[in-house]
Amino acid sequence: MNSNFIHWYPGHIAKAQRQLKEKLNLTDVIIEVLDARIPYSSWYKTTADLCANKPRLILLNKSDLSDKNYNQIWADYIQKKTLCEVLITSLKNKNDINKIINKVTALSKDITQKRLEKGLLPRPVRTMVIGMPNVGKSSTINKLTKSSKTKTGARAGVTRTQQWVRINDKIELLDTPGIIPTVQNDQNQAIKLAYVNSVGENAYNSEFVAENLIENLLKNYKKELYSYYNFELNEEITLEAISYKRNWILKGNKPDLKRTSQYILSAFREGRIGKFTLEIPDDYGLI
Ligand SMILES: Nc1nc2c(ncn2[C@@H]2O[C@H](COP(=O)(O)OP(=O)(O)OP(=O)(O)O)[C@@H](O)[C@H]2O)c(=O)[nH]1
Ligand SMILES: [Mg+2]
Repeated sequence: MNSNFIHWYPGHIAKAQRQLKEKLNLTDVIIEVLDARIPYSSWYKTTADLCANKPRLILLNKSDLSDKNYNQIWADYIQKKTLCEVLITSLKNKNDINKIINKVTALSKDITQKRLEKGLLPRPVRTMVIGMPNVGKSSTINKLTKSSKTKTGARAGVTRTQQWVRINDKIELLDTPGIIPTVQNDQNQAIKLAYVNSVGENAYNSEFVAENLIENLLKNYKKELYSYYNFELNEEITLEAISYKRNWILKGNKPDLKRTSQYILSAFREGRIGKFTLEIPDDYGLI
């Protein structure tokens, strides 16, 4: 791919959005997962409209890979902005699943109360997990369902492949996630979604994205980047320089930029270079 743009596929997006809306109609409470490394770019600002203002629990997930100095700042900001409960989570941390269950159980009390006030019979609240690709939706579902006791059968109105799983006597969870298509008209946000693997690889040029990631890390995380790639501070760190340093070279002593880009992106995605948060509310004039 020659262009340095992230390409979206409108047909797929429209279909995904329609399917998401159908599923959302079946639920009472929504668990929305964001990536704590890029909370702004992985946050679908119009979820409230999409969810018809149903109660939402927002997870700032993968917090084991983000900069701990910013997790709480983001959690406070998102809470203030959306008036939703926000939890900082890492699915590596077992306790976080209990925290999620407790929060949804608390939300279920309010819903049950409202149902009673309307004269409706109480029933477990129905919840589903939504978010952009690769933020940890399936992992959240797997952890939640593992902690559950009973699997309930497929219900009318839900396709056969979808099941409600009983988490406890107050909560049922839809066992398939709602994928919010990664569509960002803002290329700065789109490229961050590419950093974290939330955009399909066919949609971008990995050299462009890796170069952009290096530039981004140089702003706040220069020390970590230099140290990981063993550069002296007086050396310039570029994609090409990293290729030579790591000996990722092609015939004729040319740098293998494609391979280097892929290695840089996977080192970043796995948190090997360090724990980074690539945007703060201040950047957007949000505070
Ligand atoms: N380090 C870390 N990795 C996580 C966490 N949660 C999920 N992952 C990893 O992130 C990757 C994506 O997780 P999934 O649960 O498949 O994400 P998803 O949102 O279902 O992705 P799609 O189905 O593509 O939309 C997997 O490799 C998970 O192991 C987390 O809290 N910390
Ligand atoms: Mg998934």
